[in-house]
Amino acid sequence: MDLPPKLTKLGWSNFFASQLTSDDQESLSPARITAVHRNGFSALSKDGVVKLFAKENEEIESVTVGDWVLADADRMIIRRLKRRTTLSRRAAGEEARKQLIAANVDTLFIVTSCNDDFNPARLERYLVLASTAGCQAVIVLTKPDLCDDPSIYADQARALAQDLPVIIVNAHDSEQTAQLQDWWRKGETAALLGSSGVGKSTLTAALTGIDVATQSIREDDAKGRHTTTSRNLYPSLHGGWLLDTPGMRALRLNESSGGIDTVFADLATLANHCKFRDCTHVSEPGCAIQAAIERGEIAPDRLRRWQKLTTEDVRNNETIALARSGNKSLAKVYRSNKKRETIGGSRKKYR
Ligand SMILES: Nc1nc2c(ncn2[C@@H]2O[C@H](COP(=O)(O)OP(=O)(O)O)[C@@H](O)[C@H]2O)c(=O)[nH]1
Ligand SMILES: [Mg+2]
Repeated sequence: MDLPPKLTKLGWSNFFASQLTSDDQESLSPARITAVHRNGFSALSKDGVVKLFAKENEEIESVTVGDWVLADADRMIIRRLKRRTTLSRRAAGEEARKQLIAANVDTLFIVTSCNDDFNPARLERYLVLASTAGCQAVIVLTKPDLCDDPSIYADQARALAQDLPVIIVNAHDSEQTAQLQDWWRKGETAALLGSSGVGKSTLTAALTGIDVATQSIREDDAKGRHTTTSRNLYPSLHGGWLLDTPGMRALRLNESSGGIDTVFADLATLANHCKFRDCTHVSEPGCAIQAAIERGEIAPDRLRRWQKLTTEDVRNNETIALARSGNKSLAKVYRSNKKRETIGGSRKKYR
């Protein structure tokens, strides 16, 4: 299939083109969402920047930055195309719902600074997010100029997963920020995620040449600093797309069991060798993980973090499923499952 060059530059590929019927091709135009607003969307199409709208609120909630949509002549979104990757989390606060972060992201730059922001448990959460979505994860360590020995942070980051790329960059130095370009190609999309203040917007400015401060919606925080309040997709200088995001205070996972097993593959593999199939890796005889801890091969903290993420993922999935269904009978099923798990836990199953 011949793909229009202007759309290809936006990340259009056969994967998306093949989702269009011949009717779609006649009456609808594809566009890529670059920002979500309360009353509509900013998007890019082969004709340039367009403002799009959705008929229902529900549709607005199911379309996110990076999505490809089909719009009619009145600029109404008629359909969202199937995504290649989806980044989502459980929404912050008490609300039990899934929140989309971005779609069709190829590379996830997990940004942290060489200071107190550096936290292996948090980085592992982001790695699980990337793995679940199917994105290439790259750890970006900023502010090396403000610390005595950035390699201490880099070594800790590299130990979090096999073959994990770790880049040290001073976000104010364009020669150093250019390293990030090696991790996503023309037409591909990268996203920057991490806490507030770690340098995401500074990196965006360096990689896009756009003064993000004046482009995105910003507001002054209590200390008079500027903070990014929305997610925006920008064209990068090397022909890719870059998504700047506001700082995330908490990243609560959902539907991430596959990603957890990939990031913690060392533990998941060892668990297969435990004597009991439902080993909790606490005090059971024949526990392969405890044996590895005793041999000094696995840090006890890493086991705790794995178990915490697994428990949290299961709980968040259940809470979201329950809230979605609003169904009391489902709550009953979960309660009885829990009861069965506890009973099962005391009667160990041999392999
Ligand atoms: N010295 C130094 N300052 C940095 C670096 N990266 C970011 N900053 C500063 O850190 C502050 C927060 O950066 P910003 O890009 O707004 O962070 P964001 O909240 O992640 O978007 C700004 O004052 C930047 O100039 C770096 O590598 N070195
Ligand atoms: Mg920012």
